[in-house]
Amino acid sequence: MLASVTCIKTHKILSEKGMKANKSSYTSLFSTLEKHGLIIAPEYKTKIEERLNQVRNYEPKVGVFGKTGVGKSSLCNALFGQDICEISDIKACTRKPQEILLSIGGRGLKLLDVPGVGESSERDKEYEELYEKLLPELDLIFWVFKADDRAGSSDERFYKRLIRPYVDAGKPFLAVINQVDKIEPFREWNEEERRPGAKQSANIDEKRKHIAGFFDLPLNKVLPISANEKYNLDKLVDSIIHALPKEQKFIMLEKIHKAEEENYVKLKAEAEKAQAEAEKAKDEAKRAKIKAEEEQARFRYEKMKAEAEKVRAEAERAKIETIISQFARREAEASWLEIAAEVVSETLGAALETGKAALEAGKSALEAGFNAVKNNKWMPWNW
Ligand SMILES: Nc1nc2c(ncn2[C@@H]2O[C@H](COP(=O)(O)OP(=O)(O)OP(=O)(O)O)[C@@H](O)[C@H]2O)c(=O)[nH]1
Ligand SMILES: [Mg+2]
Repeated sequence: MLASVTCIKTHKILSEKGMKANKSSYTSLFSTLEKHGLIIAPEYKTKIEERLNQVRNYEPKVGVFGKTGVGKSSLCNALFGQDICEISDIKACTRKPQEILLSIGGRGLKLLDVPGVGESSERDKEYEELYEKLLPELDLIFWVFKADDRAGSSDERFYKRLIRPYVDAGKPFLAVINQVDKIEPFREWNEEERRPGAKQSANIDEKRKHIAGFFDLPLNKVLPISANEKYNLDKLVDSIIHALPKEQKFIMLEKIHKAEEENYVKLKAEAEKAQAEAEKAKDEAKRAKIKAEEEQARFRYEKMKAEAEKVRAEAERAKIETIISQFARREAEASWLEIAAEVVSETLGAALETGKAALEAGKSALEAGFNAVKNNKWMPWNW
């Protein structure tokens, strides 16, 4: 809705530069008029130029008045979408008028946030003088009320004495009921959708009627809002546009239209860029996913490969161990056989020797026997 915010100190509407830049464009207007027989004196030309520049560069000014603490500064901040005016929960806050430029397409509307009345009679006197100075140069006057405030004597006094004469003379005026989120039953306020509940709405309507009657205003000149909840701010802007005098209204509408167009083009370009970036991010995510899957697969493969290597190495080692143990067994068997063979051979050798000795003994015995037999005188052959 509303664009950037600029805090300005000066009350001057036209810059030197602006006046000079526009001056030349009126020369053709004057020569056209002269062609039609309308000769304009130089001093009038200057006045006309100045007036035309005023219309061209005109930034309507809205004064925001009301009692202290009703939320004037909060309202200005909410309209501009930034906290540039100081606000306070406790004490009267704004001490000097502050002019803020709402920039729409580079130009715009000025809001004048002023100190609120009703703090003390001394201050009221001081502010009354200030209001008197400010009121003539305003294009639109806001008088802000607090929704849950009943007392209205200082509102009435200031309105009747200072503002009413301007309203009666045709100066656009809007009564703004702020802080409607606090209207009873305040628990009904829909925080999510930032709007009042059914009973609250009925009470807001009642309050609206009451204010309209109190100030003798038509109902459409009393607008309920909530600065903190940003409720009805669009309606407020709309009311500003429609309350401005015809000339300024036209300029404002033109600016808003242009700003909306510019905003649309900007938003469209941003949306397209965001979409392209989203597509790119999607592609990248897809690629990253594939890469991650590939890496995961590679990792799994490497792990399996390492495990296979390990199993193979273990098998190899087991094989070697088996061979070694078989070999050891065989070696053990071989040495056992060797020992056995030795034992056998030793035993057999001894047996052989015994046998041999026995054989020799037998042989000797046999020979002796034979000789005995042979030499026996009793034997016939020895007879
Ligand atoms: N609940 C609620 N509180 C609000 C709203 N607007 C303003 N306030 C509170 O009202 C208090 C006064 O707000 P200001 O913006 O400082 O009032 P002000 O009218 O500028 O006061 P002065 O500068 O002293 O004249 C702050 O605590 C705000 O937060 C609103 O819409 N709802
Ligand atoms: Mg203030």
